[in-house]
Amino acid sequence: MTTKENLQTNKNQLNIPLLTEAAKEARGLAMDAVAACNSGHLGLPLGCAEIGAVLFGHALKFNPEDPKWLNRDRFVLSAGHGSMFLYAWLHLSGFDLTLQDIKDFRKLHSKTPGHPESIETVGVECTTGPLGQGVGNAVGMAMAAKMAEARFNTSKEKILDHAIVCLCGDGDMQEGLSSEACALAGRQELDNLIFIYDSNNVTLDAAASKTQFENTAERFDAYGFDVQTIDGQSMHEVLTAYETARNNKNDKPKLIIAKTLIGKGIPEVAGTHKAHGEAGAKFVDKDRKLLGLPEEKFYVSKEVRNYFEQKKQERITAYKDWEKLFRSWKTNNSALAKELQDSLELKVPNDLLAKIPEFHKDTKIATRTAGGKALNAIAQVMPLVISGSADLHGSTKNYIENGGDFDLDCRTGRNIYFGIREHAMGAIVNGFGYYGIFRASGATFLTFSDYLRPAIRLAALSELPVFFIFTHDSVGVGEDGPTHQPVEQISSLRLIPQLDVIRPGDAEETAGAFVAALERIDGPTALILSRQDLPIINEIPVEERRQGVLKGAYIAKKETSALEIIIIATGSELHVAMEAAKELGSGIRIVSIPCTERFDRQPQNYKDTILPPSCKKRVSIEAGSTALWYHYIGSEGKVIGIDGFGLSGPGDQVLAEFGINKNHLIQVIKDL
Ligand SMILES: Cc1ncc(C[n+]2csc(CCOP(=O)(O)OP(=O)(O)O)c2C)c(N)n1
Ligand SMILES: [Mg+2]
Repeated sequence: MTTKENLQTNKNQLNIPLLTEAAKEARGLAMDAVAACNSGHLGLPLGCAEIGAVLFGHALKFNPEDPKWLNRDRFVLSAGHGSMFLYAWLHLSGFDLTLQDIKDFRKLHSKTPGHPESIETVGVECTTGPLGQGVGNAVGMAMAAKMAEARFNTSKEKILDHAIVCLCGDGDMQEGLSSEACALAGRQELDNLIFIYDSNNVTLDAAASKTQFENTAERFDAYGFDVQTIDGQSMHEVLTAYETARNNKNDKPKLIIAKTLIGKGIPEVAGTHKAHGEAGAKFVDKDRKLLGLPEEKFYVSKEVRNYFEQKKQERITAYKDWEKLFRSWKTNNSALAKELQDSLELKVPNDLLAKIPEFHKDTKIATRTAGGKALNAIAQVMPLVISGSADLHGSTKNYIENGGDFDLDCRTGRNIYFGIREHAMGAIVNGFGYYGIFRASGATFLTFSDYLRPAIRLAALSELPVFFIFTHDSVGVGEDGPTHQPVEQISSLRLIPQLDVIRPGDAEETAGAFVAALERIDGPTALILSRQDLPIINEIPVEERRQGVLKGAYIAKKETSALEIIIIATGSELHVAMEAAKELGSGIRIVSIPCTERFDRQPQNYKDTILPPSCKKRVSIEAGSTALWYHYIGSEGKVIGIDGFGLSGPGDQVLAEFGINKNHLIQVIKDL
């Protein structure tokens, strides 16, 4: 029997006539939505309609009534510009996305924004659009799934056995991020990961062949993928390839290269780069007739509705079977079940701060090292905290002792070796964030935070509960010189909305910073840590200082007479301020602001207690770009910082060269 006949006679056979109709109507929805707002991208939804029909109309496992079902297949549209593909199929599949939502495509405050946003639309797993990110997210989800399977499945009850399916395009494949992420996926043998590559040889400006020449099949074969090449317009071929990929547990991730015709259904532009965006919209009225669609816009036939309703019921039946299995797993594994439930709710122990032992008050310790100690203390009480590094565990100090390394023989390993792949690290950590359950982090030098900035930005936009550890935080790095000395990075991270940036001033503030990162479940945190040793500040009780970090700012040294001058300091400059204060008068207050974002969220009366508006004589000191500090300093104060590149030399000398030392601070204050 041929594969074709096989599929047709299978009990679970593809209903080709119906799915052909569904593909046609999905094309119609995309055409009408894009034409209505005269913006958006028609090429992918039209070219991939058959792929959508097979995945959403047949193959994927999910339950629209429990869209966050733990054991659902995750579908990631990495080519996020094709958002109408996702919206059309989510709508048809019965997710909470109405026809009106489709009609509101790209309108203000709609559930159907220009590119998919996970926090706006039920069923959208990842925020995508910046090409390559979804590929990295999918790799992260596949790793998370492997980890979750190893942790929670038992020999008797396999509660997790889903796939990660990612539809990506030429743009995703061209972005370096996909090379980084897929090389790691191959090395990690993520056989639960299926990429479907919409290979249409067209990008935005031109034919893809104008800019790409490589043999993608061979490239992925070299990464260790199983590669199939198919006609993406044939539902038989799509399903056969998908099932082969899904069922083949050969320790390889899968790539299905689906040859498609971009813009299929609008012959005036199909197959050309003009099909990519909305250029085909002006032909829609004529071409929807050619397709056999009725006059009625946003048309969905009764037959298609009924089919998807029936499919939904089948899916719910499968879901109920799983629920039975899950209930029995819960009964048999109550401790595991509690761990899973807590982690799904992102629960954090109430007294997490107290779990981190106090540091000896007379030690000098780099905040990166203190961070490692804080992380390890936290990891002991939060078993699902995961810590990775881009080949710098030895320097970033974020290795979880006795946590194991995530690898083929240790899927529960809590340390991830990303290799020198910062961008992929960012996107993979985000993939963990989207997956849920785990609290993942990635680490590198602060100066290389630029390499993963696009992923950090998306973590912030998508409110992911992840964190990033950036060590070697200023020109204090010293001899490695300006290439390795961050200057503008701290401020530029602070510019990302919804990202908390914490630069602790000593080991105790670092303890507070890590707790802040884990207690924050509605967005990411960047922890900025020093390479060089820093003294512990002993002015006020430890508990108050740690709590102060959670508030973003606190008084690290109170004036002992009438308040004259406020010194604001962060990170390694806090102790500089302390030393300066000893030589200045009693009217000096030192305010530590490890996190401006947290401080800005405090009630006005707290802010006024820390920085009384009446005290205009203020000086800030931070070994980095100055501009943002004027907000706290005002026009009458002075900002000490660095607005140029650093220098190679011993760290203390470089800092002194830029005026980041006690003497200069005292001078500035005296001048004030
Ligand atoms: C990082 C990034 N760079 C540029 C863009 C703008 N952009 C959106 S789609 C696209 C072309 C993508 O080509 P392809 O993936 O082949 O999509 P197709 O035209 O086949 O739909 C570009 C350049 C983007 N979204 N993200
Ligand atoms: Mg393309």
